Amino acid sequence: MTDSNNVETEIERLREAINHHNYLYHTLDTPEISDVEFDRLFQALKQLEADHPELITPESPTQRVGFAPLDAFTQVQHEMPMLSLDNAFGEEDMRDFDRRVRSRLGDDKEIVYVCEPKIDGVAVSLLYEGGRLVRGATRGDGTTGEDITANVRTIEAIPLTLRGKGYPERLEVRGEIYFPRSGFSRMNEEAEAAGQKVFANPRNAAAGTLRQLDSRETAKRPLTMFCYSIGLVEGGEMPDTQKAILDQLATWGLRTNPLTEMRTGVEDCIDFYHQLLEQRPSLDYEIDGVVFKVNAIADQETLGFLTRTPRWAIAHKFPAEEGVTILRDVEFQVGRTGAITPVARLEPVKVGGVTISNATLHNMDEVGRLGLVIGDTVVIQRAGDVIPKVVGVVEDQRPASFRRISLPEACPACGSEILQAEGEVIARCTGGLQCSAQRKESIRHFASRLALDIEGLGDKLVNQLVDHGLIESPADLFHLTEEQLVGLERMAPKSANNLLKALAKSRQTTLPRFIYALGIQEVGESTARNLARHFGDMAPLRSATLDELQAVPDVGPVVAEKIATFFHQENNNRVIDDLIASGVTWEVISNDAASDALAGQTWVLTGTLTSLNRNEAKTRLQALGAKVAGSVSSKTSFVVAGDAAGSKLTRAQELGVPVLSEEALLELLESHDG
Ligand code: D41
Repeated sequence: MTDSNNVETEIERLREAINHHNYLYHTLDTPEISDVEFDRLFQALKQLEADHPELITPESPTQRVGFAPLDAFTQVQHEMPMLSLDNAFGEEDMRDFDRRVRSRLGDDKEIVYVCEPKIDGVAVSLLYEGGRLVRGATRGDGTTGEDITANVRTIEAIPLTLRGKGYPERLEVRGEIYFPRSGFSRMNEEAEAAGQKVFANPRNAAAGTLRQLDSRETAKRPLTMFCYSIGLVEGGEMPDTQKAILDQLATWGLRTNPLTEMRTGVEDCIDFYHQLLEQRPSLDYEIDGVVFKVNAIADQETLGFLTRTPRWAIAHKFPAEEGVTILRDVEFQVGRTGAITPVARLEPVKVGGVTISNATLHNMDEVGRLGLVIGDTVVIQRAGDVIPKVVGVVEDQRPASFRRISLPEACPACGSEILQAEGEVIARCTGGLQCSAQRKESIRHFASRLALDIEGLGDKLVNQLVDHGLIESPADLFHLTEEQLVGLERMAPKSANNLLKALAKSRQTTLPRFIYALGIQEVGESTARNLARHFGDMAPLRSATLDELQAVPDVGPVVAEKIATFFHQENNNRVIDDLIASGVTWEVISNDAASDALAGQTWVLTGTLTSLNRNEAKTRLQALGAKVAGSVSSKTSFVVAGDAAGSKLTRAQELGVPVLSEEALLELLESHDG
């Protein structure tokens, strides 16, 4: 045997040993060697690899330290869509769910369910090819997520290569990445001591860590994962029950939740729920309920799914966690459209392991309904990721001296008058874009992900830019210079440059994004898309009459009024003109293309569509001029076959009618989207 052969063998031996102990530690939670011994193996491997860099492979356990930062995440299509979960809001909902399952299966027998703790983390999909981890992606909208491979590879609980054998050639594994509670408290304590940003809860910390462009940062955090299902399976077979699939994943080195149990019949499932609720405070991870899944895959297939949610699974959420504390003060926040929201400043209190010091009071009606005064002892509730809210007052604990809460007459940000229109619950600042708070919010909205998606323009930066008088409107963003930016706090030349690059990139946008970015009241993402498709460009939209606006799908008199008012304001028109002059562009959606691309064609939709529902698909096809029919004939131009397509698909094949997948339909619709 040659020397280099020896080295190779030794490297291989060390890698196997390290992977084995990693598996024992992370997946099975039963380590056999001490941390010091583990470290010794690891250092030995690192040394050999340093001496023989040609022998380093991407799958080596030393290759988890992260790589140089990315500029941005790329989008990836999941091989199979990631579905979402239906919710049960109580035991009766659970029993209804079970009744539906049994009646659809035509079964008198009790159903076997797998009961899994519902991890409150970030849902991801891992793709293994030939047993190697080739991709990690966020769930995104279920169809398209972000490629976070570099970050996922730093997580020790996620095998870079599957153990053992018998795995399919290609396999998508789904699960939840989370930040353990212990690691979370430690990190926040350290961050606080260093005067850095603290995360509100472990879920946000996990999401923030996975969205790090620099995977070396991710590598420093103790993220881990529980796997709970699979997507694509190609070139191999998987077991025929959910429980056996989980067990199989574990033998390949993937981490599954040890509290998962099989239960027969709905009453035993409800027992499991109560049992887990008891255990909840003692776990090192946050769970927000239980997921119940029909165990037999054959039954799952019979049950199928409804748009995006399987009929064979349901999540039963735990009640929101409550805490009691003292209301110290109420401040008034100003939103993008001037809406004034009272916010409770609280004596900090731990609720479900998270410290709460602010809670929303929604509006003054709510304050009145609660009968709240400053100094009161209040009950607060937090549920998962939503902002905590004040839900009650402990009336007999009101102190002798207290302060009443009243709506200020002037806006706390700009001093303009605050008005509450007759019959409306929401009070608004009348300052419009004169108001710095409204300006900040509208710029934030303009830069947000579904709008112009300006990477790196965070809240703190927007505050600074507005407070320093560098920008007044979104249009001013495009006049920023490097000199102006480097004068700001925490702005190195490199970050300034990155921001300018991101701004330059965001100039090329799409019409639906641009309309959404304007932040017109009542115009969300989907209305913006409808407006874009209907009008094709900004000019006709800006001059549209109320009647013309109401011809757009989903636009009624109220929304039409808001849109027309927006375009009547000189200030708004100046901003739009300035944006266009600054080089913000989009492709015009030609009216012919919009309404005639599929003219004369007849389409039939069949089976279950997962990423858009049947009605949406139908409306969008019709918007392109197609007729959408209910049955297949020789005149049918195309059939779109979703999952579990039946007789219509067969008929199309008999008649030789072209059949498209849902994916192909989406591609086609998007290519006409402008
Ligand atoms: O622990 C979880 N958060 C969890 C999420 C779980 N244990 N099981 C899940 N199962 C599914 C289906 C049944 C659709 C495969 C899920 C999720 N979905 C899910 N997570 C985020 C969206 C959907």
